[in-house]
Amino acid sequence: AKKVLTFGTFDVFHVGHLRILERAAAFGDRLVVGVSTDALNEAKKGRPPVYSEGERSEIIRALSCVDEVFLEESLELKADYIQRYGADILVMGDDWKGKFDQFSDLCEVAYLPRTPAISTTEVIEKIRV
Ligand code: C2G
Repeated sequence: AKKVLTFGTFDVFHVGHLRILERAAAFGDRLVVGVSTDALNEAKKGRPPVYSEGERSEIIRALSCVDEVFLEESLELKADYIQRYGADILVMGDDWKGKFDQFSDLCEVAYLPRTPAISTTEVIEKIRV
């Protein structure tokens, strides 16, 4: 069975998140998702996520296209995770294009186009006003 691996924060879950997970799942037979911890998110974006890592993983785990979820503790552990979960292919949104090419000796690497005009930040802005 071909195993697909992808990563993300998936905060304030929206249709852009759903679509990339469904498209990632279509690359293989099993989809494993690394959900960024609250600590990693805060370090990366300077603000804590709206939903906690427990809530975000619970949502991702409930999706029919997702088979397995774990917490991504560090951006530096990609090679580890690829090996630990036996990934055949790493799929990421094209905002990460080129950033993970160094792992192509461990597994296939693919970047998918993002869904235009939707983001967690935009949703937060819309609700704020
Ligand atoms: N995404 C998308 N379309 C959007 C918004 C997001 O396809 N309109 C995709 C992103 O490209 C990414 C995934 O949804 O592949 C998750 O997005 P984020 O939650 O923003 O993930 P990010 O914070 O980039 O975390 O190790 C990598 C990081 O954990 C990725």
